[in-house]
Amino acid sequence: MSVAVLMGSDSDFETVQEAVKALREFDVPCEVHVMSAHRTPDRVVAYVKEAEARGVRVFIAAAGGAAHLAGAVAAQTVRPVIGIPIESALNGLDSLLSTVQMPAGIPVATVAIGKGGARNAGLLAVEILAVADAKLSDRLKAFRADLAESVRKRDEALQKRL
Ligand code: RP5
Repeated sequence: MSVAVLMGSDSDFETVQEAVKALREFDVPCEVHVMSAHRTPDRVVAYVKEAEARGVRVFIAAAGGAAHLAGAVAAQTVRPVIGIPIESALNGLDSLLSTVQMPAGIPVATVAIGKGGARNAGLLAVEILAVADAKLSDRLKAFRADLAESVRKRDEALQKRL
Protein backbone atom coordinates (compact mmCIF):
# COMPACT_ATOMS: atom_id res chain seq x y z
CA MET A 1 0.00 0.00 0.00
CA SER A 2 1.40 3.39 -1.00
CA VAL A 3 -1.02 5.68 0.83
CA ALA A 4 -2.98 5.38 4.06
CA VAL A 5 -6.14 7.48 4.24
CA LEU A 6 -7.35 7.93 7.82
CA MET A 7 -10.35 9.76 9.26
CA GLY A 8 -11.51 10.53 12.77
CA SER A 9 -15.03 9.25 12.16
CA ASP A 10 -17.00 7.51 9.46
CA SER A 11 -19.06 10.73 9.35
CA ASP A 12 -15.99 12.27 7.63
CA PHE A 13 -16.11 9.81 4.74
CA GLU A 14 -18.38 11.82 2.45
CA THR A 15 -15.60 14.42 2.27
CA VAL A 16 -12.66 12.03 2.48
CA GLN A 17 -13.87 9.90 -0.42
CA GLU A 18 -12.75 12.71 -2.75
CA ALA A 19 -9.15 11.95 -1.75
CA VAL A 20 -9.71 8.23 -2.32
CA LYS A 21 -11.24 8.92 -5.75
CA ALA A 22 -8.22 11.04 -6.75
CA LEU A 23 -5.82 8.26 -5.70
CA ARG A 24 -7.84 5.70 -7.65
CA GLU A 25 -7.82 7.90 -10.77
CA PHE A 26 -4.04 7.46 -10.74
CA ASP A 27 -4.17 3.77 -9.76
CA VAL A 28 -2.37 4.51 -6.51
CA PRO A 29 -3.07 1.75 -3.98
CA CYS A 30 -4.51 2.98 -0.72
CA GLU A 31 -6.02 1.68 2.46
CA VAL A 32 -8.77 3.57 4.25
CA HIS A 33 -9.49 3.44 8.00
CA VAL A 34 -11.40 5.18 10.77
CA MET A 35 -9.36 5.96 13.88
CA SER A 36 -9.36 8.88 16.26
CA ALA A 37 -6.64 10.88 17.98
CA HIS A 38 -8.93 11.22 20.99
CA ARG A 39 -11.23 8.19 20.95
CA THR A 40 -8.61 5.57 19.94
CA PRO A 41 -5.19 7.16 20.60
CA ASP A 42 -3.41 3.82 21.15
CA ARG A 43 -4.74 2.47 17.84
CA VAL A 44 -3.35 5.55 16.01
CA VAL A 45 0.15 5.05 17.43
CA ALA A 46 0.20 1.31 16.75
CA TYR A 47 -1.29 1.62 13.28
CA VAL A 48 1.09 4.34 12.03
CA LYS A 49 4.18 2.45 13.19
CA GLU A 50 2.93 -0.81 11.65
CA ALA A 51 1.84 0.90 8.39
CA GLU A 52 5.19 2.66 7.97
CA ALA A 53 7.02 -0.65 8.52
CA ARG A 54 4.71 -2.25 5.91
CA GLY A 55 5.70 0.37 3.32
CA VAL A 56 3.02 3.06 3.46
CA ARG A 57 4.75 6.11 1.98
CA VAL A 58 2.27 8.91 2.53
CA PHE A 59 -0.42 9.40 5.17
CA ILE A 60 -3.59 11.43 4.64
CA ALA A 61 -5.52 12.23 7.81
CA ALA A 62 -8.89 13.97 8.06
CA ALA A 63 -10.71 15.18 11.14
CA GLY A 64 -13.19 17.81 12.21
CA GLY A 65 -13.56 20.08 15.24
CA ALA A 66 -10.60 19.56 17.57
CA ALA A 67 -8.90 18.04 14.55
CA HIS A 68 -5.72 16.50 15.94
CA LEU A 69 -5.54 13.27 13.92
CA ALA A 70 -3.07 14.51 11.28
CA GLY A 71 -0.80 15.93 13.98
CA ALA A 72 -1.01 12.75 16.02
CA VAL A 73 -0.06 10.73 12.93
CA ALA A 74 2.81 13.12 12.07
CA ALA A 75 4.17 12.70 15.60
CA GLN A 76 4.68 8.97 14.91
CA THR A 77 6.28 8.99 11.44
CA VAL A 78 8.77 10.78 9.21
CA ARG A 79 6.67 9.98 6.14
CA PRO A 80 4.79 12.95 4.66
CA VAL A 81 1.44 13.64 6.34
CA ILE A 82 -1.34 15.56 4.59
CA GLY A 83 -4.14 16.94 6.76
CA ILE A 84 -7.73 17.47 5.61
CA PRO A 85 -9.83 19.80 7.79
CA ILE A 86 -13.44 18.54 7.82
CA GLU A 87 -16.42 20.90 7.76
CA SER A 88 -17.69 21.35 11.32
CA ALA A 89 -19.94 23.32 13.62
CA LEU A 90 -17.64 26.33 13.09
CA ASN A 91 -17.64 25.91 9.28
CA GLY A 92 -14.35 24.03 9.46
CA LEU A 93 -12.27 26.96 10.67
CA ASP A 94 -11.73 25.14 13.97
CA SER A 95 -10.65 22.02 12.04
CA LEU A 96 -8.34 24.04 9.79
CA LEU A 97 -6.55 25.74 12.67
CA SER A 98 -6.32 22.51 14.69
CA THR A 99 -4.74 20.76 11.70
CA VAL A 100 -2.45 23.47 10.37
CA GLN A 101 -0.99 24.96 13.55
CA MET A 102 1.67 22.34 14.15
CA PRO A 103 4.75 23.04 16.25
CA ALA A 104 7.96 23.56 14.25
CA GLY A 105 9.63 20.21 13.64
CA ILE A 106 6.48 18.12 13.05
CA PRO A 107 4.95 19.28 9.75
CA VAL A 108 1.47 18.55 8.43
CA ALA A 109 0.80 19.66 4.83
CA THR A 110 -2.70 21.04 5.32
CA VAL A 111 -5.15 21.40 2.44
CA ALA A 112 -8.34 23.47 2.23
CA ILE A 113 -11.50 22.71 4.22
CA GLY A 114 -13.92 20.23 2.67
CA LYS A 115 -14.26 18.27 -0.55
CA GLY A 116 -11.98 20.45 -2.70
CA GLY A 117 -9.28 20.12 -0.08
CA ALA A 118 -9.81 16.37 0.11
CA ARG A 119 -9.36 16.05 -3.66
CA ASN A 120 -6.16 18.09 -3.43
CA ALA A 121 -4.94 15.86 -0.60
CA GLY A 122 -5.23 12.86 -2.91
CA LEU A 123 -3.52 14.72 -5.75
CA LEU A 124 -0.75 15.96 -3.47
CA ALA A 125 -0.09 12.39 -2.34
CA VAL A 126 0.17 11.38 -6.01
CA GLU A 127 2.63 14.24 -6.61
CA ILE A 128 4.77 13.12 -3.67
CA LEU A 129 4.90 9.57 -5.01
CA ALA A 130 5.60 10.87 -8.52
CA VAL A 131 8.91 12.39 -7.40
CA ALA A 132 10.38 8.89 -7.69
CA ASP A 133 8.06 7.56 -10.40
CA ALA A 134 8.47 8.95 -13.94
CA LYS A 135 5.33 7.26 -15.28
CA LEU A 136 3.19 8.74 -12.53
CA SER A 137 4.79 12.11 -13.20
CA ASP A 138 3.83 11.84 -16.89
CA ARG A 139 0.25 11.01 -15.90
CA LEU A 140 0.13 14.09 -13.69
CA LYS A 141 1.33 16.23 -16.60
CA ALA A 142 -1.41 14.76 -18.81
CA PHE A 143 -3.97 15.42 -16.06
CA ARG A 144 -2.89 19.08 -15.87
CA ALA A 145 -3.14 19.40 -19.65
CA ASP A 146 -6.71 17.98 -19.53
CA LEU A 147 -7.57 20.43 -16.76
CA ALA A 148 -6.31 23.36 -18.83
CA GLU A 149 -8.26 22.10 -21.84
CA SER A 150 -11.47 21.86 -19.80
CA VAL A 151 -11.05 25.50 -18.70
CA ARG A 152 -10.48 26.52 -22.33
CA LYS A 153 -13.71 24.73 -23.35
CA ARG A 154 -15.65 26.35 -20.52
CA ASP A 155 -14.42 29.76 -21.64
CA GLU A 156 -15.48 28.94 -25.20
CA ALA A 157 -18.95 27.93 -23.95
CA LEU A 158 -19.24 31.10 -21.90
CA GLN A 159 -18.44 33.26 -24.90
CA LYS A 160 -21.44 31.72 -26.71
CA ARG A 161 -23.76 32.71 -23.86
CA LEU A 162 -22.67 36.35 -23.89
C1 RP5 B 1 -13.96 14.31 14.84
O1 RP5 B 1 -15.21 14.61 15.36
C2 RP5 B 1 -14.23 13.52 13.60
O2 RP5 B 1 -13.16 13.61 12.71
C3 RP5 B 1 -15.50 14.13 13.07
O3 RP5 B 1 -15.21 15.13 12.09
C4 RP5 B 1 -16.11 14.78 14.30
C5 RP5 B 1 -17.44 14.21 14.66
O4 RP5 B 1 -17.35 12.81 14.82
P1 RP5 B 1 -18.67 11.93 15.05
O5 RP5 B 1 -19.29 12.40 16.32
O6 RP5 B 1 -19.56 12.17 13.85
O7 RP5 B 1 -18.21 10.50 15.13
O8 RP5 B 1 -13.18 13.62 15.74
